[in-house]
Amino acid sequence: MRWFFSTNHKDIGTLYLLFGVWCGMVGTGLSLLIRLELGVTGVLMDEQFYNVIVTAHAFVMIFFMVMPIMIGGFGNWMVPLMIGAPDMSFPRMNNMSFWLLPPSFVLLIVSSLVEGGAGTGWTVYPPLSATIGHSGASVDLAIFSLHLAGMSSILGAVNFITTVYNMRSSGLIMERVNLFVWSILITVILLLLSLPVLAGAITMLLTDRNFNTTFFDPSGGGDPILYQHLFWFFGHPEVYILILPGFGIISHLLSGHSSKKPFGSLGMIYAMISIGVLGFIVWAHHMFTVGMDVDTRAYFTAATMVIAVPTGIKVFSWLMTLFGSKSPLEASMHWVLGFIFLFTLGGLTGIVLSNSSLDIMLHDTYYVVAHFHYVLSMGAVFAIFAGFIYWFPVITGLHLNEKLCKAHFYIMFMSVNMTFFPQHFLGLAGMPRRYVDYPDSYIMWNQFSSAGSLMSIISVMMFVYIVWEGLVCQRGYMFSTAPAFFREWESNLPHSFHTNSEPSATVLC
Ligand code: HAS
Ligand code: CU
Repeated sequence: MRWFFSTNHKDIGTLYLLFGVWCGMVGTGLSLLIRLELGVTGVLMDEQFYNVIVTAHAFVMIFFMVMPIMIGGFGNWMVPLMIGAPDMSFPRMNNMSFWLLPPSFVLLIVSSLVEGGAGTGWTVYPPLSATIGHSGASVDLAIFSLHLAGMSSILGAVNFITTVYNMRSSGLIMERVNLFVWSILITVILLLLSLPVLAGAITMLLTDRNFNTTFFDPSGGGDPILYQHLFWFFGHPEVYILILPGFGIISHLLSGHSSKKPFGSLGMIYAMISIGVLGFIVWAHHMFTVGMDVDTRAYFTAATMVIAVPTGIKVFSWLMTLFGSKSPLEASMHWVLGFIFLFTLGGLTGIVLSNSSLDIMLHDTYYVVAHFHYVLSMGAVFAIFAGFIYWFPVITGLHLNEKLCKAHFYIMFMSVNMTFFPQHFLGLAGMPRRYVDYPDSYIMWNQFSSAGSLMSIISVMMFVYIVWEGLVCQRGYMFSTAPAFFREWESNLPHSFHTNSEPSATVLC
C-alpha cells in the first residue's frame, strides 16, 4: 500500500498517468458507442441513453483523461524536476488531489446508471438539467462528481502555484523557467480563477433542483441564460486549460529534438499569459444564439478573434524552433508535427465560428464538433502521445519501440482525420449535434466518420501493445536514441533520479 499513501511527486504522477490512461480507454469505448449509433440511420438505442453516453464521453475525456494526464501526470513528474525542487510544496495535499478523482469518477458512472442517467451534455444547461428535464437523481450525482473533481483541481492548482513560486533553485529566475513549467503555471491559475464559478453555477442548479430556489427558473424570477453565462465563464478558460499544457509539451519537445533553445522563449511566455487573460473575456461566443444585442455580439466576436494573435505567435515560434534543425525524425517528433498542423486547422475553424453571424448558422451543428475535436483529439491528445513517448524513458527507464510508435502515429493520424474532417461537411450541411438519428441525406459522411473511428480504436489497441512490449522487453536506457540534449539534461539531475534508469543487464529485444 506504499503507493496509496505516497506523498512523492513521481509516485503521484504515475498514479495520475495510470488513472488518466485507464479513463481514456473508458472514454474511447463511449466514443465508439456514439460512432456505432451514428454509423447507421435509424436508432439502435434509446435517445436519452444516447445523450447519456455523449455526456459521459465528454466528462470522462475532459476531467478524467486530459486533465489528469497533462497536469496531474506530466505536471507532477516534470515540474519539480525542471525547477530543481525535491518535491511539490504540499506533498500530502498532492496525494489528496489525486484520491479525490476516483470517487468523483464513480459518482459520474453511478449518475449514468440510475434513473435514466444525465443526458444533459457537458454544459448541463437548465431547463434540460432542471427537474423538468431530469427529475431523477442523475443530474444531482453528476453535480457531486463535478464538485469532487473541482476540489481536486483547486488543491492541485494551489500546490503547483506555490511550488513554482517558492521552490525554484536559487538563481532560477522566472524568465528562465522551462516553457512546460510556465504552461502548467498559467493553466493552474486559470483553474483557480474559473473553477469556483462553475462550482457556484452547479451548486445553484443543485438548490434549484432540490431546495426550491429559482436562480435559473423564470417562474420564480430567475433566468436560464444566467446559467449559460456562468458556465461559459468557466467553460472557455477550461478549453485553454486543456490545451496550454499541450503547448508546453510541444515547446519542450521541439527544443529538445532540435537541440536548441525554444525560439522566442520570452515571447512564448507572454503569448501564453495573453491567451490566459483573453480566455476570460470571450465566453459569450458560445451563446451567440441566445438573443444578445448586436453590440455585445460584435464585442465577443472581436475579442475572440484577438486570441489568434498570441496563438499565431506560438505556432510561428514553434516553426522557427524547427527551422534549420537537423535532428532525425523520431516518433515523438511525429506527434509534435502532427499537433502543429492539426491544432492550427482546428484553431482556424474556431476563427470561423467566432463570427457571430456565421455562428448563428453553425452553432450546435457538427461543424462545432469538428472544430473542437481538431483542437482536442488532435491537439491535446497528440501532445499527450508526444509527451508520453518522449518521457517514457524518464518515467520507467525503458524505451518504447520506435518503429511501432511511428506506425501507430500514421494509423492514428489517418483515422482521426477520417473521423473528424467529414464532420465539417456535415455541419455545413446543417446536421445538428446531440441527436441520436439524422436524415438519410447525411449518411455518407457519417459512415465515413464511423469507419475512421473504428480505425482509431485499432490504433489504441496497438498503443496498448506498444506499452506492454516496452515494459516486457526492458530495452535499457543506455541504448537510448534520445537526443543528446536530453541525455545531458538527465545526467545533470540529482542521483535519486537515476534509480529507475540503470541500463538493464539483460536486453531481451
Ligand atoms: Fe473553440 C466551441 C472559437 C480554440 C474547444 N471550442 C468550442 C467547443 C470546444 C472548444 C470544446 O467562437 C464546444 C463547446 C460546446 O460543447 O459547445 N475556439 C475558438 C477560437 C479559438 C478556439 C477563436 N477551442 C479552442 C481550443 C479548444 C477549443 C484551443 C480546446 C482545446 N470555439 C470557438 C467558438 C465556439 C467554440 C466560437 C462556439 C461555437 C458554437 O456555436 O457553439 C482560438 O483560440 C483558436 C486560435 C488558433 C488559431 C490557429 C493558429 C494561429 C495562426 C495565426 C494566423 C491565423 C489567423 C486567423 C490570422 C487561429 C496560425 C485567420 C483566419 C482564417 C479563418 C483563415
Ligand atoms: Cu470558447
